[in-house]
Amino acid sequence: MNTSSVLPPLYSYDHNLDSDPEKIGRLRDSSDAADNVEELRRRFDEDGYLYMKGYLNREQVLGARASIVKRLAEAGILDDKEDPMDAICVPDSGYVFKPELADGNEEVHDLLYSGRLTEFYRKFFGESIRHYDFTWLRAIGPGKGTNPHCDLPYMGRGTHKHMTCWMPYGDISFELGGLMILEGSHKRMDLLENYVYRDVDAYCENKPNQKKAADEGGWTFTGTLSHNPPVVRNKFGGRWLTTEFEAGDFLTFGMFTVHASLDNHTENRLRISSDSRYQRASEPIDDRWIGEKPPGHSKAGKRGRVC
Ligand SMILES: O=C(O)CCC(=O)C(=O)O
Repeated sequence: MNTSSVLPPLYSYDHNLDSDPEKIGRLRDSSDAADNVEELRRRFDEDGYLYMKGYLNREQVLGARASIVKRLAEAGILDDKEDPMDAICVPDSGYVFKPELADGNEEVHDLLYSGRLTEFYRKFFGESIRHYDFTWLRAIGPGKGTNPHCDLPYMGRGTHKHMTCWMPYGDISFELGGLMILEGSHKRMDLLENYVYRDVDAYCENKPNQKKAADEGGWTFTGTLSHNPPVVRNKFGGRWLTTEFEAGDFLTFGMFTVHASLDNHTENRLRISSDSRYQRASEPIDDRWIGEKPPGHSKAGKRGRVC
C-alpha cells in the first residue's frame, strides 16, 4: 500500500488529477474516534464524510466478496482460468452495475444490514434506524469510474439527512480506483442549490420529449454534476480526497457531499464495491428504494407534473 504523502498520478473520468497538494490529498481516517460519537458527528459536520479504516471484520468482508465473485463468475464476467477471488474479468467488461448480485445474498446483507455497521449508524443517529432495501452493487472493469455528483438527486423524496455507506469488497489500490470526496463541497450550497434539489425521476408531463423518456424509464436529467473532476475542483476550491482502501474499511457521507471515483487503470481486474443507505427510522423515506422490488428509477418511480 502506498502511504507516502505524495500521491501517484491519479485519473478520474479520463482526466489526470492535478498533483498539487492543495488540489488532492488523502481522506482523514476517523477510526481513532470510533468510540466517541460526539467527535464522529463533529467530524462529519466538518468534513461531510467519515472514513472508518478497518472498522469491520476483514474476514467477513472477504466472505461477502466470495459470494459476489461466485455470482460474477456464473454471469460469465470473470476469466474462468483465474481464481475468482482475484476478480479478473473477461475483456471489455466495462462498468458492471449489478444490484441483483446483492439480492438474496446473505453474506452481503449480514454485512450491510446487521451487526457492527448498523450499530454504527444507530449510535451515530442516536435512535433506531432503517436502511433502503435496495443495494447498489458495482463491479467496475478497466476504464472510467463514476463522474462527480451528489446522491440527493437520486434519493431525495424522504429525509435529506440520510447517509451513504460506500463499501470496498477487497483491497482497492490507487490503480484499481476507489471513491473520492470533494473536500468541503457539502458546505457549498451557493454552488449546489440549483443542482442538488433536482430529482432525476421528475419530469414535465406536458413536454413530449420528457414524457417519452419517463415512459421508457429514462432520464432528462441524469444527476451528474460534471464530467470533469478537475474543473469541479477548481470551481469548489477543496481537494479531491481519496486513499487506498482495504477490506474492512468503509466510507460514509451525506447527501450534499460531492463525490466521484478514480478510474480503473488495471489491465483486467474488477473493482467491487457497494453503496447502501441508512437513516433515522422516525424520518420519511424515499419510496423508490423500499419494498421487495423497489421501483427505483423505473417508470413506476417517475413523477410527472405540469411545468
Ligand atoms: O462506486 C462508485 O464508483 C460510485 C459510488 C457512488 O456514487 C455512491 O456511493 O454514491
